[in-house]
Amino acid sequence: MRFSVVTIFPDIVHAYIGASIMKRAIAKGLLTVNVHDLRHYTSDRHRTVDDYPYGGGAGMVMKPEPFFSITRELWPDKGSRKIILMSPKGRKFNQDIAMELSGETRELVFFCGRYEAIDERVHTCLADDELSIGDYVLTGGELPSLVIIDAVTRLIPGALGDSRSAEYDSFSCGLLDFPHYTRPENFEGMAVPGVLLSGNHADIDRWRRKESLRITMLKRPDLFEGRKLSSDDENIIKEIKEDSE
Ligand code: 9D3
Repeated sequence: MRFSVVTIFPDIVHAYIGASIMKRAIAKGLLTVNVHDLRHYTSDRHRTVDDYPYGGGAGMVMKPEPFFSITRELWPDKGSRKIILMSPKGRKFNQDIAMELSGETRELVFFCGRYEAIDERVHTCLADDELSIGDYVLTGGELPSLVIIDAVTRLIPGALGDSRSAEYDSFSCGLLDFPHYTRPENFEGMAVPGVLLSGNHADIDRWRRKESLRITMLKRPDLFEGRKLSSDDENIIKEIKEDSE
């Protein structure tokens, strides 16, 4: 998988990719992340990347020229790149989009903005997609692009130490995770649920499924919307409701 990040703060991006699961995937040759300093693609003496907004108003706008210039220089072929503009106006990133991106054969190029906005012509003429990571205001697109690269990287087969943990993940199966315990069996009077010590794997699987359903009903009932439950799950949910009576 090939990623590029275009930013005026390359250090932020290097700091994370040099110290994470991504570092391992890069070492294994499964992943390439190139970081490009947008200022290198300016042409004035001051390496200007922003300017005042036409029409007035607060804040600065990122100029179009450096984005067009880097695109023409590094990704002239439209067919072999997908430019993703990080923007609060983008579609909201989720696990489905992570899976969609993990199947890409094109290089994924992330454009990160700072200041109030990026010139609209970058949105309309260069971006193939626009992504947000959620409804809160950050100072730029660098962290969002790292969030997305991180989520996509762990879907690359072989990138995780244990490939099993990916398939059992919450969200990829649509439910929240069940509770986990490790030693000691009794910690300051708080005991591990007996079923987990029973060695009966059918019982353990059912307990875990029940706890996943219980915690999802309690904390994220929205995750059930538009989901068809199996009759097994329906029965477990009945049981959960009876338990709480
Ligand atoms: C009132 C106008 N603001 C929009 C909410 C302007 C604005 C604020 C902050 C425009 C850009 C930014 C910087 N944020 C991003 O570049 C960004 C972002 C985010 O702030 N939240 C979630 N996802 C993303 S992706 C890029």
